[in-house]
Amino acid sequence: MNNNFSKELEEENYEFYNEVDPSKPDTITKFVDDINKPRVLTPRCINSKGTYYEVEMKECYHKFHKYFPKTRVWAYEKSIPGPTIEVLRNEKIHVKWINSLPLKHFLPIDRTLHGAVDNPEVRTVVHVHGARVDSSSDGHPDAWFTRCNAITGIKFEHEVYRYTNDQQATTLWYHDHSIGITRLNVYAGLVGFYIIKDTLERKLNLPCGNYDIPLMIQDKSFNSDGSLFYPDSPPFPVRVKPSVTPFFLGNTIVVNGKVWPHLKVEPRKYRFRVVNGSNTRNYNIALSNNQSFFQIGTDGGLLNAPITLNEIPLEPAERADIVIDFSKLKGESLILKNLGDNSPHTGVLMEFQVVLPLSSEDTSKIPNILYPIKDHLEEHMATRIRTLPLTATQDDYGRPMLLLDNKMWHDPATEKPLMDSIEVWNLVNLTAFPHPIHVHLVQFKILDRRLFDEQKYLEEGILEFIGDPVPPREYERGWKDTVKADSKMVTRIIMHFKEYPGDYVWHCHILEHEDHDMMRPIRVLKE
Ligand SMILES: [Cu+2]
Repeated sequence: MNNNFSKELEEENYEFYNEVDPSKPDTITKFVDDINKPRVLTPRCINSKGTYYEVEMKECYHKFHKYFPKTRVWAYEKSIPGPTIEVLRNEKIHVKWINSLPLKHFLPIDRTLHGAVDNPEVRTVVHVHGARVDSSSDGHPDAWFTRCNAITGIKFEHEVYRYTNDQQATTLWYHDHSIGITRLNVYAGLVGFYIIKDTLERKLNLPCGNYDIPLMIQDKSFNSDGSLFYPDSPPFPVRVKPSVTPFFLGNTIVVNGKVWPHLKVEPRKYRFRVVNGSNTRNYNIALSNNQSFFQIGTDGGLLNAPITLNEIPLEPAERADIVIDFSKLKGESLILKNLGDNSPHTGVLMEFQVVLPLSSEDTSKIPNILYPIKDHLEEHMATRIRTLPLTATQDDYGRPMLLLDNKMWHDPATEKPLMDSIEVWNLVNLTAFPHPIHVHLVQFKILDRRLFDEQKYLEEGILEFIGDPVPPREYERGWKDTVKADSKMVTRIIMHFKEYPGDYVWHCHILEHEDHDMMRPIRVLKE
């Protein structure tokens, strides 16, 4: 063994054995790892049919922190996050998603959940979150497949997915969506970025290349030996073991696969595409020096005009495209914080160190107009208005269970919009918590949030609003595919189901809820 290498290893082990216990956040040194910008996936070939990629899911060992031993994970192309799929608007691509995972899961499987009773233990299916896509390539939870496609779910149609990318430039993300085990597969590491670019955006001269960095924020907990910790039961007694838990909150923050990393930056503008890829945890991101930043985009693409903000809340699966200007901070360090969380651990996400010399003059811009086309979807008349309650009940084992429209996953589809129709959904949240509601296939607009007469709704089934509508918050006035449905409010969204018929889903993006029946089918009808 090379001397320098063995010395390095000794030093590393010394620090690990003597100081750092991955299960105890107090002992974990922050900001020691450089953040990793995931590599862009290289196509296998490009021909007249489009661009062809292959992505393999494998078990591997990943270093979450310099002083942790390596951790067993499941990853796309052995990388956490997986390689970034970068496409141009309207570019047709094909992706063969390959399951090469073991046949046994390494996280606790709850066999009582939908899809987990009789199906093989390890199954995968990939959903590109926010994509407008044919239903057979959407990653339906029942379109799962096992290793080498030996066994497949009832909705499985083909192993190569086709994406047409006919939507605005934006930051999407791909992740596992298998029925009943999405929370475990995503937590095990099956996440990656999917970025759509276009010429309109390129002309804006926003920060690009090395100055355009996607950030996947997740929370995780580790055992002392560095393995991933995920609870096998909820924090109250239950008859089932292992059992799903109503929420999961990790005690460390992982950004792009590193625990509390740092990013060395130049004194100039950077674009960050922030994705909340956590199972349950929400964040309210802000900078430690209280400096404001610019939001340029939401889930579905660029805003019409940039907005200046000091903080942005993000529920699971929500995204924010932001620009931070470090030009006046040469030599300084600042922390990306999670406001509203006073913990010295989960209140801290990562550190920016403004220590790199400016490599060339920063000529990038944040133009006053980002996206000139206004769609006015909010002003359209809806073909159909649906009132859909979010409710809490108990399952057959006495565990709390959250439902959409008081129906379970296996109940027949009731949301059956017609193709080329505009629908308004009234999400009536009767539970005590907010839920991030995600609708597949469409990008929607938030109309407003309204208080309502709860008693009248519960007793007579009549939805009567009280008081004035609250307009969407400043940071959520663009295209959205995930919306925070506030507790005891009606959140109203409007969407246009365009050209794709077929079976999709809508669900809560708290993955512990989604896996436990807070998910429903959507069937888009041809006529
Ligand atoms: Cu939920």
